[in-house]
Amino acid sequence: MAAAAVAFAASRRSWRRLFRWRAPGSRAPCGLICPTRGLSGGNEYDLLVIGGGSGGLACAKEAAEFGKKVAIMDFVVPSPRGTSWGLGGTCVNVGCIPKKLMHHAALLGGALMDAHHYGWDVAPSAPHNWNQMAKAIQNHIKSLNWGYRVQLQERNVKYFNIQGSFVNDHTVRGFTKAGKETLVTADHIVLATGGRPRYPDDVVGAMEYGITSDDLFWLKASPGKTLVVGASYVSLECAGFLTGLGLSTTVMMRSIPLRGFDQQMALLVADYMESHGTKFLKHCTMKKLEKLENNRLRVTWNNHEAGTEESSVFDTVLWAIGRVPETRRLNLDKVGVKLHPNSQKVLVNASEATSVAHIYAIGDVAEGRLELTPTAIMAGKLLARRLFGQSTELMDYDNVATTVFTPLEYGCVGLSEEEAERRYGKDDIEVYHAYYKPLEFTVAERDSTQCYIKMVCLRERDQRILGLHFIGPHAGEVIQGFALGIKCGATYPQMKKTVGIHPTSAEEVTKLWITKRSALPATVTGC
Ligand code: FAD
Ligand code: NA7
Repeated sequence: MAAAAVAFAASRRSWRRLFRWRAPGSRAPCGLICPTRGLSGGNEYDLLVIGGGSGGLACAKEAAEFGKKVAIMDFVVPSPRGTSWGLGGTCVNVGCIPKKLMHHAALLGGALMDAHHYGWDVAPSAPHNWNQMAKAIQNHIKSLNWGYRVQLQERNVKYFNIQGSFVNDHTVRGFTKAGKETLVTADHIVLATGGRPRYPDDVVGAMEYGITSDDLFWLKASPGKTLVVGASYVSLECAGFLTGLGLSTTVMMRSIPLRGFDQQMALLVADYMESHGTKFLKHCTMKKLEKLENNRLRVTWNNHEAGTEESSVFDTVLWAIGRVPETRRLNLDKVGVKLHPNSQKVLVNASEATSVAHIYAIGDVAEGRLELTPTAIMAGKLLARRLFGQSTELMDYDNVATTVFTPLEYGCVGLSEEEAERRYGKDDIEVYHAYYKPLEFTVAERDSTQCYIKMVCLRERDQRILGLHFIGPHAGEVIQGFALGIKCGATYPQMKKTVGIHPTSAEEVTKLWITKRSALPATVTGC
């Protein structure tokens, strides 16, 4: 420990010697950019954000609005397959945006099937061109990458396309792609480095032959017959749109679908997928992944239910088994930023502060936070306002609405039925529910077996709504508005007084009257 302290002090002295007598921002003979100091003799920047994704960009831009001197570092380490992308982070490049657009592409295929029922003379099974779709989506993403650079420039936020790691608690060192070293000093530092997809470490050939969501959206050619491993929302969403685009798609699931979500809803989502073409290998775990001479992949797995070893051949194996936080390359132990021992995410308090006073963490890299773009953005903005705008407002992570963009979408806000039971007890909650048929499904003769709504309320007093769950078309659009009501403490009687918009699926929420407790059939019909 003492030796480390001496070495650290010596390295600080040698850094100082290295930069003595040089103008701020000038280059030392060694090629390093000299760390520049503010007029006060302090650090060059008021704020340095490491990570130019949803949270980092929002925080940096907001801080700049207060006239602060702000820098942001963003660097994308290529995936093991070599896929890389521009400024904007996961959501824009390899997450929400391409995912939603591919989901939409798949829904259009479904609309083609409906169209002839409505009199359109179109072939219901028109072929899909992956390359054309991917190119259009990728071009859109590139325009967003460019837009972020312009926004940073407009706000005088200095952008460094370098991978940051700590030298000391106010100094971050980065290397450009060409290996050039740069030092940046700042009073406050925000970690917003997100995460990357996980590969299993116990499957032979997993990283060599498998891909992840980091690669899928940038493929130039169709992935073909695909095995998607994992059963959370990234997995089911990808499997859903691949099926919808006409590809043979299989989900390998070791336990339950959509862990963490309301399980009744999760099973309905998976049931719909299964009855609309996605194959499921349940209670299975992969053992081996091999490349065949014809470039296809032989997958061997254990079927734990049947007690057998099975195998099949696929064109693509997509790992969607969770994400690893980007904390490994930051040198955080050097500055004393504490991580959660299991998740390796940064430990933060309610004001996003880490164990080091002036270092903060937001978004996916922070322990216990929802891994969602809007929460990262809002947390980043609020943090900047607290740091520089005299605000005291904390991020409220309760009642955040979200949607799983599976073929039949699932939107929710608030507590699952299981969580409500755990917190309040089964006897103290009332669950209103209904199976319904979206009007547009009728003429198209679509199956609506899994279109279902559930509202979880407190049973006594004002019957406050604890959670709302909706499966059906445009679930995200439906849930967003109700989320405001629930955030404001809406009650079941208030919902009953809300006049619906007819004819919509959302109006079914306002009409819910059958309780689970009553055991009455929950299917609603007609107007
Ligand atoms: P990120 O957006 O991941 O940004 C972190 C950035 O930091 C990256 O650019 C990274 O390269 C960079 N970086 C890392 N380390 C360093 C370093 N040392 N130096 C410099 N730069 C570094 N959320 C939703 O709300 N809705 C959705 O529909 C949705 N769909 C998703 C679909 C998929 C397939 C995935 C994977 C995620 C999805 N998400 C969705 C989640 C959402 O993308 C993330 O929650 C969000 O991007 C997190 O933002 P962030 O700022 O924490 O990190
Ligand atoms: P999640 O939410 O961490 O879920 C991981 C899924 O992968 C889950 O179904 C796991 O099953 C499964 N899993 C995990 N490890 C394995 C192995 N080794 N083999 C098979 N299956 C496995 O990950 P996502 O990628 O869907 O989402 C992560 C976040 O990214 C999400 O919150 C978004 O905001 C963006 P389990 O339930 O543990 O049995």
